[in-house]
Amino acid sequence: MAKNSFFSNVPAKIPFDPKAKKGALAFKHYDENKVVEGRSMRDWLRFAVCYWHTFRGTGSDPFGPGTMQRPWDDGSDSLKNALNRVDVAFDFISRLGAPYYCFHDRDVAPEGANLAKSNKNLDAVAAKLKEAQAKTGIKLLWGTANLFSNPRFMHGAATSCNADVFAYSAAQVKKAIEVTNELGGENYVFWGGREGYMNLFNTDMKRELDHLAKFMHMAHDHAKKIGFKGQFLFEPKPKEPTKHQYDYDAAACLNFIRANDLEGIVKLNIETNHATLAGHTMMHELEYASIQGALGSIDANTGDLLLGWDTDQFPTDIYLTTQCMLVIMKQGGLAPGGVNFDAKVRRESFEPLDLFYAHVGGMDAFARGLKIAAAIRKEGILSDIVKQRYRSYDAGIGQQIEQGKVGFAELEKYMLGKGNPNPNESGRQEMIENIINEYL
Ligand code: XUL
Ligand code: CO
Repeated sequence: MAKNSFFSNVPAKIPFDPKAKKGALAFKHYDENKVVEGRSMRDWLRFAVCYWHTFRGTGSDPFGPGTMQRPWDDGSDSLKNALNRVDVAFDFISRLGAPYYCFHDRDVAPEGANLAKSNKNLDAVAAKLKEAQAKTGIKLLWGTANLFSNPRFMHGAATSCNADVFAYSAAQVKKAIEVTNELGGENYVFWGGREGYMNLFNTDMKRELDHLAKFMHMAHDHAKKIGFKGQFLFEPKPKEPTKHQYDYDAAACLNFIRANDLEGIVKLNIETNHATLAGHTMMHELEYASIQGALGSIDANTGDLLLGWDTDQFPTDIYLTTQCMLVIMKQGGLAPGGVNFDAKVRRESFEPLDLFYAHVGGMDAFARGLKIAAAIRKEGILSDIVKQRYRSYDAGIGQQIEQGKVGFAELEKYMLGKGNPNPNESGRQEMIENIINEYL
């Protein structure tokens, strides 16, 4: 691999070197073996490189075609090109030192003239992926099926009004789960790329949601049948490409999961800019999923508040990664999930070297978030503030409320006796934000 590498201008392994000069291709914070709260950084972060943006991204945007220079890619959708790309991808990931990767079926292998031919292409590439995994030790965090690019999915996949498209989607997901299983994938993701609607006048929402639930149970049955032990994950996103996606946010997904007996079967893969598009912060989505035992994995990126679409930029904001790591550490980590960079270099960063700068920056931003979150947790000032804030529930009437020992009548009696509640105390947001900044 290394002999004919397209990355010979990059070290065989990007070093951890806090003293390296500014802008060097080196980690200043991600020291994979460094132990933080009893676990290595590698195991806390479980970084994954995504195949689609990193190896298939062209740099096209709604106003112009691709700009990326990828000397290894002949620009065709041939199987030969796809097989060749596997070598380059694993060379890249090895040099980066990320332990995982993720893919859609159609990123790694070309779609054929019919389903059988597409499956055959996928098998050929999967065999090579398996070899590359064995050679490098890089593992599959999750696989997924692309049920949105081909025009057949114009009305959706599992929620399409066309039953044949439902059937095609089921067959495609069956194959994608089998390949994920064959490659030892630790999770399987469902992102409902076109599972939503453009116009409610032509949509039978109840029927579409029922079909989606049926689809998920079929997927679960098949996973059980073939012995796939990976975690199923929904990836919430409120819109884009459809104007309303059914998996709008963590709350909508959890409602669907509970309403359709999928609890314990499906958790969530939360993506930063999807949270933003839903009008939430990433921290909100993570916390909401986590408190319900449903935070499975994350797609790490960020949006650009001045652009309206999902720009999927690499995360560089330490405040954001600190917030993420506070929630992730509070729940004891993400495994079997991880931190997948569902992020792309921007159109103007068209050289292969930019792919390294982007990932190194994202990994370091998360490693720094991890260190800061660990420092915050170690001193316990924040958790003490929160605990103190709710202390009225630790004894007396509050404790009775939490323990379910009182109802409206008892509470009325209590308050009639007391006359007025105890005075409120300041929320001290500004002081707390100052404290957080002291750790950055
Ligand atoms: C799209 C998106 C997808 C999923 C996988 O916004 O995030 O790439 O992560 O289908
Ligand atoms: Co994503």
